[in-house]
Amino acid sequence: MPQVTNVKIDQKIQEKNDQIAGRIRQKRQNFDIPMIDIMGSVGSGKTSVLEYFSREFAKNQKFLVINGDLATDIDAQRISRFGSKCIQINTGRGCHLMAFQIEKALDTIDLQKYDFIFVENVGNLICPSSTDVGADKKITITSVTEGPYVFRKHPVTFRMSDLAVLNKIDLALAMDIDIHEIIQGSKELYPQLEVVPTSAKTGEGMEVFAEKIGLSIN
Ligand SMILES: Nc1nc2c(ncn2[C@@H]2O[C@H](COP(=O)(O)OP(=O)(O)O)[C@@H](O)[C@H]2O)c(=O)[nH]1
Ligand SMILES: [Mg+2]
Repeated sequence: MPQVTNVKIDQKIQEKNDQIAGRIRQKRQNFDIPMIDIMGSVGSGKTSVLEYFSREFAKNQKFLVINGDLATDIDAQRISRFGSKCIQINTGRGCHLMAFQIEKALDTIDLQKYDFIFVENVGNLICPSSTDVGADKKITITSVTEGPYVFRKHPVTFRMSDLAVLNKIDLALAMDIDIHEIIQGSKELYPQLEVVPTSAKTGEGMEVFAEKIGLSIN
């Protein structure tokens, strides 16, 4: 019996979340503003990528970043140094952001002022993939320092991703990682999934990544 109740509660939470995600999409459509949900492990480079975008590509466009983190505002502080508007959401024990949190954040903002919204989801390679936060696309940033098996070990996340980024390629040699082998392995598992190799440190691949998500390079 208790299990049955739990399933119903989960379903209700999911349904409610999806309703709110729909409202977020509607609201964004009215302002014609795209939104990307960035997922990935702690330390894969999500914040670094957003720092890079804010530094290099924000001359003629303004970014709004919603940062999910268990307890700190470190990421929002890091990115806002480069001029992007950041809203930090602390989830406590929550391992991913939910649509109601994004909706609340957006309610505090004049969306007309922005050209692009990024969600940096809570650092976690499992939980965020199954929750719709009202974005156009879900993107997973992984990195060579996570080793060669990430694509094989996280089928749900990569199936739910519209694009994957393999970051920190500047460290491939030191990590004894063959980037082409990893990308080939991913192609065999997820033929539809494109993997963009990047380094948020050297800038390699960052323009390609930006173009894939519809960011204008200026
Ligand atoms: N060498 C190298 N280090 C990186 C790269 N991207 C991020 N880092 C470093 O990796 C660490 C974690 O990055 P961060 O952006 O905070 O990861 P997040 O937890 O996914 O937001 C930081 O020390 C970054 O400087 C990269 O492409 N190359
Ligand atoms: Mg971060």
